[in-house]
Parts: sequence; structure tokens; C-alpha cells
Amino acid sequence: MYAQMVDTGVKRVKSREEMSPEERDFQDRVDADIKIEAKDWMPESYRRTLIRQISQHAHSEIVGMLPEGNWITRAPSLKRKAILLAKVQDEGGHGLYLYSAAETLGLSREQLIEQLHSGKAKYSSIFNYPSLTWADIGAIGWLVDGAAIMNQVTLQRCSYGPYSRAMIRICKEESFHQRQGYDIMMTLARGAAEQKAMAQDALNRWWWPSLMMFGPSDDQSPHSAQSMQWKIKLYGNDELRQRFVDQTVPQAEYLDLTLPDPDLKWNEERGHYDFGAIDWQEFFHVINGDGPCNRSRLRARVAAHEEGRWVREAAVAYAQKKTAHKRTAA
Ligand code: BYC
Repeated sequence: MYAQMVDTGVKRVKSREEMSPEERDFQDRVDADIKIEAKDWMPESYRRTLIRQISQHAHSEIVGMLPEGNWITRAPSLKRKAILLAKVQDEGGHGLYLYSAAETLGLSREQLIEQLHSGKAKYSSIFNYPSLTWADIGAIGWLVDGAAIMNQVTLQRCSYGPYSRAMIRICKEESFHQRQGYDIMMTLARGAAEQKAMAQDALNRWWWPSLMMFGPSDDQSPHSAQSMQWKIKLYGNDELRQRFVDQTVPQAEYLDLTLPDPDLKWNEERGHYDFGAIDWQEFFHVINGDGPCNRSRLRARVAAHEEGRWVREAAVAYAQKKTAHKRTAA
């Protein structure tokens, strides 16, 4: 059943015969769609893969607050400002659920944050691009949240209970986020010529990085085969990317905007859109720390953490005071 697979990261998936009895039992539970919980036995590499993926996801949520936070003070109306504030706050909340899910696997929040700040842990490539105009806030909501949902809806059914439950809540909020982005794009696309041009320019800049969010092609993805065997991932990167393209093309048509890909066309035989080649060199530059905003994003996160230190210390001091007070009263 589990064919031996070799991929570029040379991570081979174990055949059933190669598994230990514990690993076989574990795989049987995964295959039967029984959720794995924090205290259950799990292979060490399952635990490590989850910590990597969930913490990368958590970091993406809080780093993702930065490009949008950039426009809170410059939103074009009070209504848009209130909506954007709520969205950015939601992303912080998503980070919180995800850090909590990662903590169930044995690492503390401080350790996870330290991995982000030291550059050891990745976060989504997409947040290393700048948000230059108000239309970028529309494009981020429409495309970035749209790509995120495409991936996350499937993660609601992943094998690890705490991650799957966090995703259910996150997905509900993400679909609002996507609609607010599309609403901004619709307003701009139906507005003055300058507004429509601004929307087109944002689409031109965010389209390809959004496709890169799904990760390298399956034949270049070292983790996919194992993660799919363990149902940490339900689908490969290419399948989700294709679904996103198929979903987004009609939405762009409705806006009367043009996707920046001359090779994009409907393929009757496949029943999908064909699309042009992704610049993987750019992707690998970005995930290796050399994107347009990598350094400033990390600087901003580290500064926010330092500036918030007194709040964390005050909360701990207050909790200790309360406990001491209860003890004396008892
Ligand atoms: N960016 O073997 P692969 C959001 C890395 S935020 C950076 O395919 P995997 C939102 C990958 O980590 C959405 N790195 O890996 C927030 C690995 O490197 P390492 C975030 C990437 O894990 C605010 C290497 O490339 N969503 O919703 O099987 C505002 C090989 O890749 C990326 C999630 O995090 C990337 N795009 O699959 C608005 C979803 N892609 O770790 C919106 C959860 C790949 O070996 N994560 N890499 O050094 C996943 O589903 C999977 O981790 C991925 C990658 C599909 C992203």
C-alpha cells in the first residue's frame, strides 16, 4: 500500500513492512481517520514535522499582520479602517491558537518565538513582499487569504486533533477576510480609471507570490510524501495550487482585471486552467531570507517582542500576586 518514494529531499516513506509494530498501529489509526491527540504515542518525526509546520503557520499569521498593519492609519474611510483593524486582530488570534496547538507537542511559546527571531524557523514567503498601495490590502485579502483558505480548509481534516480543531475556527474567519479583500478590489475595479489601474497593479505584483504560497512542486517537495502518508497534509502542493488558479480566474474576470500570465488558458481536456512557469528561483531566494522585506519583517517582530516585554512581565507579576493573595486568604 505504501509504495517506496524517493524525492529531492531524499526522504523515503517507510513501507508497512519496514514499520515497527508501534508505527504500524499509529498508521492504522491515521488511515482510519482517528485523530491523534497530544498524549498519544506518535513517531518522533511526526511530532517534529507537526512542530515545524504548525509553528511556521503560527509565525506566518503574526508576521502577516505587518503588511496589513502598514495601512491601518491610511485606510480610505473609517469603515475600512475598522474592518482592517478587526482583520489584523483576527490574524493575531490565529497565531495564538496555532502556538497553543504547537505547544501541545512539547515546545514552549518562548522556544517557538526564539526560532522565528533567530531565523531558524520559516514563515510564509508571501509576507516578504511590500504592501505599496491601498489596493494591496484588497489583493492580500482576495489572493493571499484565498490561497490560505484553499490550503487550510483541507487542514481541518488533518490527523492531529489540536491542529485540526484550530483550523476549523481559523477557516471561519478567513472566509470573511477573503470577502473583504474582494470587496476592496471590486470597489477599486469599478471606480475611477486610476483606481482600476491601482487594483491591476496590485494584482500584477501579488499573483505569482500567491501561487508560490503553496510551496514547491510535488517533485521538489521533500516533506509532502511523508506528510501525506500521515495525513498532516491531505493534498499535494500542486493540486491545491491548481484548485486556487481554477477558482481565481473567474473571479478576476468578474472584476474585469487581467491575470499577469500570458500562458493562462482553459484546458478542455484536463478540465483545468493551464498556467505559466513559476519563478522558483525567486521563491527559494525569498524563503532563504533574501526577499524584498525579509530583514525588515524580522526586525519589526523582534522590536515588537522587546517592546511588549513589560506587558508580559506585568501579567506574570499580577498572576503571582493573585496566587499569593489567595494563599494568605485561605
Ligand atoms: N513559504 O516540502 P515542502 C495566512 C518550505 S498565512 C515559506 O512542500 P511542507 C495569513 C517548507 O517549510 C498562511 N516556506 O514543505 C496570515 C520547507 O522548508 P523546511 C500560512 C515554504 O511543509 C495573515 C521547504 O519549503 N499557511 O493564512 O510539506 C494574513 C519544502 O517545502 C513555503 C500555512 O503555513 C512558503 N510558501 O509544505 C493573511 C499552512 N512553502 O521547513 C493570511 C500550513 C514551502 O524544510 N503549512 N516552504 O525548512 C502547509 O500547508 C505546508 O507547510 C506548506 C509547505 C504547504 C506551506
